[in-house]
Amino acid sequence: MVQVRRVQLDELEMPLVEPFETSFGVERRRRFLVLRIESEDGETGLGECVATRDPLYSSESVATARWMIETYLLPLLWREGALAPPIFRARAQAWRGHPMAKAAVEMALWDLWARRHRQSLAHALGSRRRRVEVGVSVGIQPSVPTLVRRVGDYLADGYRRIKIKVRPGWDERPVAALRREFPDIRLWVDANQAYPASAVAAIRRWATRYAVEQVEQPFPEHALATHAQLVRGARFRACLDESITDLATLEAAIGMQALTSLNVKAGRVGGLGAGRELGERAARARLPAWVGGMLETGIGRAHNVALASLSPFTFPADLSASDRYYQPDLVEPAFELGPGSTLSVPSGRGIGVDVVESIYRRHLRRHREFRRKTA
Ligand code: OSB
Ligand code: MG
Repeated sequence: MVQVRRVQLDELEMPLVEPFETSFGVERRRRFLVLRIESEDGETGLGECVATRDPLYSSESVATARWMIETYLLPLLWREGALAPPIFRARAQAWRGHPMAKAAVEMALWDLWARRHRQSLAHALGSRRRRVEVGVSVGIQPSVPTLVRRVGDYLADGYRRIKIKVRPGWDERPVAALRREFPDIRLWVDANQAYPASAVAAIRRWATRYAVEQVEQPFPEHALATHAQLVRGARFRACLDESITDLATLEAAIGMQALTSLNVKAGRVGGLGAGRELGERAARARLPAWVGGMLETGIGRAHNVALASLSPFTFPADLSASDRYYQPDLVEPAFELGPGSTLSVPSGRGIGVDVVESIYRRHLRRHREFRRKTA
């Protein structure tokens, strides 16, 4: 077993290329943690934590993730070394919750493990795909014409699948305008839990009328029965994101027929191993699965692209090119949109991209270093 020599837990803040507005608020600058684990044999693994400054998407925040990592997860590594990711996952399961904190450590361990075995992360996870199909997630805009222009720009860039954020008061009008302007696009909507149960019929009406292909998480996390109502007779996919936090919640949702597609985010479910398992479970239930995003930099994006390259993930991912989020990105090479609305899966060792130290330092807000105490 190889020991962990050193861990760096950094906090960065980066301005987004444009504000990202959802039903739970506007994000202009993203505050996040980056974890760097160094083994005794001199290899390093990187992980990005998707917990946000404020607990809006879920109960986790940068502060709770830092606390969880420092108090429980790093001591586990000092005790047991640079664990193989599935073993780390099993050990970390002893503590409830904190999936984003656990995922950041697990993902750094995957990068480290793959590098130590001289393979790409995608290969280590069991994938052979070279490219993954992606789309773009567009925040709530100041006006419908602005949205139509923004979507037109993304289509011109080459994105073939558009997801827009919706909420009560910003749904039927923008969706109708997009459908009128772009009759053939794959159009998805994501409400991040913004609707009450009384909205089932209205959502079904406009989603059907404007040929929305997928409606993501319209109702609160625990409202599985309401999602099941939406599924009944729907001609669009009813996708769950926030509701699915582990295998047990997915089993329950499948049992209740509360979903017809699944968004998988490693951070939400505690890591890449869990994300892969959820994708496989969805595939057995014949549910299309796809990889979601949380506005990651190139570090988290590289992990997500590797996950999205696995066979259960058949719908286009919410993983856009680097320049849709940050200019410049933290890594080299940056992710660029390729033919057929795809990103290529890095083939180098581990996550297959390198941090550009000068850019990293520019956005660094807090640096902490931990070393293994030797007896
Ligand atoms: O619900 O999918 C979501 C971003 C932050 C938090 C939640 C979500 C999102 C996105 C962005 O939709 C997807 C991306 O990273 O491009
Ligand atoms: Mg979502």
